[in-house]
Amino acid sequence: MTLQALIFDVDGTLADTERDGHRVAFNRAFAEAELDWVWDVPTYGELLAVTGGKERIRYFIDQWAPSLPDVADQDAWIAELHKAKTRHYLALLERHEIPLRTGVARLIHEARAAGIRLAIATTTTPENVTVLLRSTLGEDSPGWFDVISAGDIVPAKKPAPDIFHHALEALGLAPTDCLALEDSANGVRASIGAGVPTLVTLNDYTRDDDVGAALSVVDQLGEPGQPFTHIAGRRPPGEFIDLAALRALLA
Ligand code: XBP
Ligand code: MG
Repeated sequence: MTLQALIFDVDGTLADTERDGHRVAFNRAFAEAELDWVWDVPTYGELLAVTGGKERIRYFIDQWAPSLPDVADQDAWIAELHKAKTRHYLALLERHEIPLRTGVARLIHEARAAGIRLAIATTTTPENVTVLLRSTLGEDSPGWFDVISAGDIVPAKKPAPDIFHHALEALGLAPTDCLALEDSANGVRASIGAGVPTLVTLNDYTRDDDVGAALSVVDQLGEPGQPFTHIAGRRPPGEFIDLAALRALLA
């Protein structure tokens, strides 16, 4: 199979958005709503088991039983709270507070130059993706991606494979023509569930995740002079992940 497209996850893969991005935005929205909820770093790590911001708030309410106002329609209330969280998150991105992970910009530029197509498959809100791309890769960068499959566009979020099916359908490609880049167990369950070979770049929140179904697991994409560490699965050649390394993994 020749590699025709790269399908990127966003949170944790393109950038370390969770601890200093989404988590902070959730806490700002809680404070603004005069809730006494605070998601500290370890608590947020546990809550990451549930993908999707609205779903994560719902899970927190159900499992942690925090104090909350007596509202007639709890789903609508959660949706409003999540809207505020998205506003805070976008403001944070617009201040360029979240950089891309090591090697991500290099690989995206190399893929574009080589005519490899690009796609996004993520659980997060679509606007969060376009604003992250614009703030890190430039104003026109969302247009570099043939499809940005994101958020509520499919009914079942990761670990369901649906968001990858959506991206594959838009690309018009078979799963084995593509390579997915993911960072977490939920991400790998989704990508492998859709049959897409997957490279995992772990991060602080996902280092103990079960990503054994992935083709290869490393700590980062790396850069010349800043080598990745191989963790599991196939060992990519070289010291940083480029298209040649990805093709070698798929061969
Ligand atoms: C990451 C997530 C998201 C974000 C929050 O998924 O689980 O829920 O934490 O995003 P992925 P929203 O790694 O697939 O991008 O609040 O916009 O839902
Ligand atoms: Mg992720």
